[in-house]
Amino acid sequence: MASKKKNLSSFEGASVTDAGEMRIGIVTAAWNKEVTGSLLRGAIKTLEAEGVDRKDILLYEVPGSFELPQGASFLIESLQPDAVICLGCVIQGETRHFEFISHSVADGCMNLSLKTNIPVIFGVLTTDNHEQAIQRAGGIHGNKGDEAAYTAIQMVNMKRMLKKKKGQPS
Ligand code: DLZ
Repeated sequence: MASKKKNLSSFEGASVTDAGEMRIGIVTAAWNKEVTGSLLRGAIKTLEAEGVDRKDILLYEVPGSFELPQGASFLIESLQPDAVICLGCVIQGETRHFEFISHSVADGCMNLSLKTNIPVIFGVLTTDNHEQAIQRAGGIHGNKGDEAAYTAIQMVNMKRMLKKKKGQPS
């Protein structure tokens, strides 16, 4: 199992070099707010700890996880951030909503990031139950919000690094 006993917040390989002067959007789903609120606090804390100015963290909320890709798209269109983090929590229920929502959000984030070339980070928990979600939103398995924040910074770093390299003699 992918993250059994793994604390998501101790994210190895996060060679964060410079998060100064980054503008990062965060779109958070209101569904399962107890969980998504913790993800959001984790993401903000990590971005600030890495040097992102509070005024450069652009916060928006959408009703549910299904709306995250469109919320991210609106944000990109209007504010052109360096990256957008999508935070949500989809919990398995008795209907097939879970599959439809999870796949749509994952595909939506990926498609948007490739279309715009702006990193759109998938910070969405997809769990069997509420307890599993709590464990991954500041519990024993860390906080996926932290992980999403590191991922955003890493991707912006990579883009900036390659942009600098472009045009330099090899
Ligand atoms: C409808 C619904 C259900 C059943 N479950 C969740 C969930 O676990 N997590 C979540 O973020 N949103 C859920 N939603 C709401 C949908 O994401 C969406 O907001 C509605 O279907 C309206 O498009």
